[in-house]
Amino acid sequence: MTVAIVLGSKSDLPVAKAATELLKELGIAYSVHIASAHRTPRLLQELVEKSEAQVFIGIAGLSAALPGAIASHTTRPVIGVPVSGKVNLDAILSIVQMPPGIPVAAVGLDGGANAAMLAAEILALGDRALAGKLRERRRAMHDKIVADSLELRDI
Ligand code: RP5
Repeated sequence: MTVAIVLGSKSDLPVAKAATELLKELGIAYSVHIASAHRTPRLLQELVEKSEAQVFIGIAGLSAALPGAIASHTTRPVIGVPVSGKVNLDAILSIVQMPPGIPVAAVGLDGGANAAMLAAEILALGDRALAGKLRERRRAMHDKIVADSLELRDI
């Protein structure tokens, strides 16, 4: 599988769904796992070390150490998705504030789709067909904004 999506808990599944839907649409192979940085640290290490994924997406809330813990076991790119909760900044800061040398790319709260998009952009560096699909999606976004704006002309 090209992208490995790791959730800290089954409760993070709705955020993962947004990522899997987009990866499916783009024809990118992925696998989904649950492994927690705090509750199953050994399982997580094993998973990352055995995985042949080119990009990891780590999805977690609260003290969201998961993406950073994934990054500690690999030099492949890791994208972190903070999951919303009572506080929100807890997960965002846990993912963003990595120590020098072990970076994690972060998307916004519950940003499963953007994590998949960023993973696709990384993979598109070595995949012309995928790069073409991404350009096509950008064109469609552009055209929609132009059409929406035209609709407002006579408001
Ligand atoms: C994190 O704690 C998980 O990623 C989840 O977002 C949060 C709550 O986990 P559960 O108590 O729902 O299993 O580790």
